[in-house]
Order: sequence, then structure tokens, then C-alpha cells
Amino acid sequence: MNPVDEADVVVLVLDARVGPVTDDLYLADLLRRSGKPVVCAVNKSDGHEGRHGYTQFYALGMESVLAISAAHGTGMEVMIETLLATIPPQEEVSAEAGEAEGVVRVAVVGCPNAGKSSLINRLLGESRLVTSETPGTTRDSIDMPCVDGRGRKMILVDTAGIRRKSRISMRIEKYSVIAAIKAMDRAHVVVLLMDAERGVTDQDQRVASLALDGGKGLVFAVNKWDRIGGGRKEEKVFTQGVWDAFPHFNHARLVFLSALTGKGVGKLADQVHLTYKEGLRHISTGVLNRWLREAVDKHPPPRRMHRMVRIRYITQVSSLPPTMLIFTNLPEQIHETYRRYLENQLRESFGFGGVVIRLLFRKGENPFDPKEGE
Ligand SMILES: Nc1nc2c(ncn2[C@@H]2O[C@H](COP(=O)(O)OP(=O)(O)OP(=O)(O)O)[C@@H](O)[C@H]2O)c(=O)[nH]1
Ligand SMILES: [Mg+2]
Repeated sequence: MNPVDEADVVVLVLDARVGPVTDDLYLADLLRRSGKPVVCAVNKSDGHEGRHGYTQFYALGMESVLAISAAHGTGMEVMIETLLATIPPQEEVSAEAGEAEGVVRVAVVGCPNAGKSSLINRLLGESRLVTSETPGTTRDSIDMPCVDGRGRKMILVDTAGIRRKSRISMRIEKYSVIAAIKAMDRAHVVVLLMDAERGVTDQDQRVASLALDGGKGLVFAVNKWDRIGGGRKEEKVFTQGVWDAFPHFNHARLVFLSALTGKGVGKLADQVHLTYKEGLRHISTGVLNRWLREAVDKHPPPRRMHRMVRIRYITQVSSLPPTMLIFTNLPEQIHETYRRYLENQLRESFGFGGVVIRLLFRKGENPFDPKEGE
């Protein structure tokens, strides 16, 4: 098999100071006919001569013509970026494969006695796990494959109740807590189960942060709602309490349920699948850049040390969690407030409920702008 057939994308390296020569035209034509995405990297594009030479390569009629300098390392990030944007996103492929298999790994975590094992039994439709009113019943994290009423597959992972460190006296309990945290690590989506009568605990806050920081989807669930016997008003009050405790997580979904009666359990399964899908979403580079221009125009980053902060380009490099690479002239000058602004705007436009959005700021020179860096 020839190397072009095996490639996802081909980089055609050209010399800014020589050409385009006949061989370049021949190669460009050959590659165009291969049907593969081609990125033209015009090397030695530094200096006046190089910059002038680079523009000649538009004559090749290729879509991506980038100025680079292998010797000086300029234009590398934009090139890598363009390559990543050209390759069909792996996550999207795996999302489809995942859809076909439909297996979402779900870790159910929460305080001892919150009803985690009861909830999993409900989802399984049978009493497979031992439950009891004694906190600390579950010690191991067990995988439970399950198909719900709508034919969707999940792997449910029961975990030991996570309690405050100072209260963990027995070694075995300490290990089961570590196991619960590990189970979370292997999950796509974490269901944080709270006990309606207890409200939000410190541990819940720690666990939610762990889940989101680990790039997991997060769904809040309030169990034992049958004991409250509450209606809409009580739900509203409880919901407010949850968002007060998790001010940065209010994009996540919250479900009221009763593992005992089964009410709300189907809704939880729906929200788990939705959150998983949010984490897998991939937004195309074109759409993202149109969004970026609007967001930055509406509210440009403040000047820093008498310099304009320019935000030039954005692309999504991975999913689960969605990770965006943003090119700017002064990455170290993007402050938390502005990062949050961009994150909120992204959520407003694209959703991503229940998952973190990672924004990575990189120094990116614009190879098309000779004034860059001034
Ligand atoms: N009223 C009511 N009781 C519930 C509900 N869910 C669970 N329980 C009860 O709460 C107790 C604890 O349930 P478990 O499922 O064992 O809780 P767990 O979170 O797995 O507990 P550990 O494994 O000890 O961490 C049991 O007595 C359950 O019957 C519910 O929705 N409503
Ligand atoms: Mg249990």
C-alpha cells in the first residue's frame, strides 16, 4: 500500500524560496486526485523573501496553504491545528460506534445509605444488589450490564458510600472509598446520588468536583423523594439548594426520584444518555470560528500591559470532555473571568450540559499577518 492510501491527511511540503516548480504542480494534481485531504506547508516562509515566495503557492489551487518555517518553528501550531481539524474527529467515529454498541459506563456515587444499590436494582429491574438501612453495605464496585426498557445499554457501577475521611476508621472502608473514586475514573457519566432528607453534603461537593475535573459527565440525582412527598414547590426549593452548593455546575441535569417506588428512575436514565451525548459532541471548526468572532466582538478581552489581546482561532481537539484549543497572541494574559465568559457563551450556543469544557489557550501566530507579535 502506498503511504498516501494509508494516510488520513497528506502534508505537501514546499519550498517558499524555490517555486512552485513543475514537480510541485504535478504532486499537487496527483494528491488532489487521491481524494485525501491535503495541507500544503510552504517551508522557509520566514524573512521578506520567504513571505513573498509563500504567496505564489496559492497558484496550486489547494484549500490549505500554510506558511511555516521548520528552522524557526513558526507556523507549527497552526499547521498541527489544521491537520487535526482536517482529520475526521476520532470521537465522532467512536460516538457512532458507541451508539451502535450503546454502552455507557455509569458510576453511581454518593454518601453511605443514599440508596445507590437500590437505584441500580431499580434500573436492572431486579434485586441483585444487597441493600440495607446500615450505611456501608456496599464494599466493592461491581459492574452491572443492563438494558433499559427502551433497549439502551448501560454498564452500571455500584460503589461504596463515600464518607468524610476523618470518619473512615477501618482500613477496609478506606479502600472501598478509593475503589469508588477509581470506579468514577473509569466511567463516562457519574450519577451523584443525594439523600433528599439529608440535602447536599461536603462530600457531595468533593465528589462532583472530582467527576467534572476528571472530564466525566455529571448528573445530579435526589433520591428518597417519596419521603418528602414534595411537589413542584419543594423541587424548586431543593433545586435552588443544589445550585447554591454547586454554583459552577448549574448546567448539569438534576433529577428527583425514588429508588423505592421507581418514580423518576426512567427520567434519570434519559438524562444519563443525554449527558453522555453532550460529552461526545463535536463542533466543526468553521462553526466554532464564526461563534468566536461574534463572542469576541461582543466582549473583547481587556488590554493587558498596554497590549491588545487578540483571540484568533478556535478548534475542538477532543471530546469527553470537549476540549477546545484557542490561539491567541498572549495566552498567559487570558484571565479566569474571560475564560468563564467564553465558556458561558459556548454553553449558551452549543449546550454541553453536565460536562466540563476545557479551554486551552496557546500562543498562535497568524502566518498570514506580517504585523503579528507587535
Ligand atoms: N424511602 C425510601 N427509601 C429508600 C429509597 N432508596 C433506598 N432506600 C432505603 O435506604 C436504605 C439504603 O439503601 P441502599 O441502596 O443500601 O443504599 P446505598 O447507597 O447503596 O448504601 P451503602 O452501600 O451502604 O453506601 C435502604 O434501607 C433502602 O431501602 C427511596 O427512594 N425511598
Ligand atoms: Mg450500597
